[in-house]
Amino acid sequence: MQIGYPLGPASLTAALKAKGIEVKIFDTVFYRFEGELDINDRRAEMLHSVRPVDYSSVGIHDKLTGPMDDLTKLVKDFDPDLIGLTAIESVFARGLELVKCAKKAKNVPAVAGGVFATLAPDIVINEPAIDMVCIGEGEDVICEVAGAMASGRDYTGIKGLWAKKGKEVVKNGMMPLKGLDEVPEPDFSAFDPLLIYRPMQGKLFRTVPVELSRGCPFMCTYCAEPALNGLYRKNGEKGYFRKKSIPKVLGELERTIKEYNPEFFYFATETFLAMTDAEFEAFVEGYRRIKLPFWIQTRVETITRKRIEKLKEVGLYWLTIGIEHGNEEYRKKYLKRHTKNSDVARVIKILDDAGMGASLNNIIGFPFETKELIRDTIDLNHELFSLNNRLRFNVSLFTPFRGCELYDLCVSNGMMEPVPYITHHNISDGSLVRSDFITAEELDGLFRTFNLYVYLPDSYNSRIREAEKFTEKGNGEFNALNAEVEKYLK
Ligand code: B12
Repeated sequence: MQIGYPLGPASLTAALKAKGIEVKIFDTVFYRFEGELDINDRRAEMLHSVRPVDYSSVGIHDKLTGPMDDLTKLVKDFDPDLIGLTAIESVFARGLELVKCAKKAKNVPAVAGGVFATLAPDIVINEPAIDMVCIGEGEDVICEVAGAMASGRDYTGIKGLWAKKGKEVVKNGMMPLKGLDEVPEPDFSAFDPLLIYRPMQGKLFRTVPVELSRGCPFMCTYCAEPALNGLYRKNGEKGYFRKKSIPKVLGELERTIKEYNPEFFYFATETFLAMTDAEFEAFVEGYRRIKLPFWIQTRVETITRKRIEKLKEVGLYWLTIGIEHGNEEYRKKYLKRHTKNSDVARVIKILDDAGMGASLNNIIGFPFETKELIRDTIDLNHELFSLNNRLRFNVSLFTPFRGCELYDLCVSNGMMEPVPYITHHNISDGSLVRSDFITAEELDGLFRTFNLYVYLPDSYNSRIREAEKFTEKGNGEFNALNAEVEKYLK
């Protein structure tokens, strides 16, 4: 139920269709695989960071048919010449099962792409079911592969591709990057039309994602972006981070309105406000005529009173900001984030003055993190809630994805077994990092009570401490306190 149109495959679809190549998409969002949780349900029930929504109100129901049977049927009916897989690390294992299933129905070459394949191509190409790996941006790569296959040419020398040739793996250099204005506009027509609905603060909106930029200029150590920048720099580019021009974005929004009749825009851009004042003014002035509410995520450093007021005026509905850690020193040393807590507080007050809420993202369970350091994150968020009670708080357990700097730190310090790929769900199944500073149970206790500490007044603290424990009494307190939270939410 990570509902919403994904931009990667939509962009590949557009590029392929422009070359006259037919595309079908098989997407797993509406299947409920055995034992699987809907993380949005969990976030709503336990973390109060999202509001529950009634998907059936727009006709969305879990699919009752089996995904493997449906995929087999699709492959048999469509009769493809090439199979593509897009999967981030935590769903790669599932993606692989789907590729195997598709190849059983029709044995044609399979190419994997996406951020995990890009940052761990050696692992992905090692899988017998995968014949090629696309490293980096895929629009030109997949078109060249499909074109070569259609005319019976060898495709193993195409840039941006690692490809099996007999027992060898041919490793080609990267495909040169295009400016974002040159990349085809995404095509969502091959997806289930119900995927357009995305929950936002308890409502379902017909939402279309829009790219304003690709990548991110910042260096956070828990994120894949610095590695993507580094990879492209090694190949002679300035980096992966590029912006679309504002007139191009505005034109795309207008065409999207005509084609998909959206009620909401979702800027799938890491740091929306990483823009100059001139770009900002051009965006705001142009967006006035768009008149649809929108969501952004951005960093504290990029927010000013003037920018928030103007964005609100033209339709900013909600925004997400990464806080990630409450201790300035830790945040700077281990996460490479140099924000001051006083600046975070100032920005939260600006939002309050503008009558705006926001979701604040936090991570706990980082390497070398002690209980006291986690308390600092809780305390900062609690203080921010006292400044603006429209805020909502997300907390995730740190997951060392391949490619991020903290993954290397964890492995080199013996804090985790270097598994080929992570298969767990990073917000709910317990930490993968072994720690000398906090037990797994203590971390889980802080994870489940994080938002109780944040939302409830200090007078509840001794009861919340009890709720950290997974005992009968602790569980009882947890349930009782969880029911109290609603009273304090605006
Ligand atoms: C927008 C976004 C989201 C959105 C939408 C996700 C979606 N399904 O579309 C939301 C908020 C839902 C989301 C959720 C999550 N996300 Co997210 N997200 C992003 C973000 C910021 C941009 C992705 C995007 O749209 N890029 C634009 C498109 C055009 O690029 P692309 O997807 O990379 O695709 C291009 C190439 O990779 C390649 N390609 C991709 N697939 C394929 C396939 C083939 C066959 C070929 C040839 C090429 C190819 O070609 C494409 C076009 O050039 C990225 C950061 C990033 N740089 O990737 C994180 C990122 C992908 N997310 C990440 C994570 C961890 C998550 C969550 C697990 C977070 C959570 N706690 O729940 C969930 C999981 C959701 C899921 N199962 O998909 C991580 C993944 C880490 C990893 N190493 O695998 C990233 C990299 C951020 C990070 N922290 O490093 N995310």
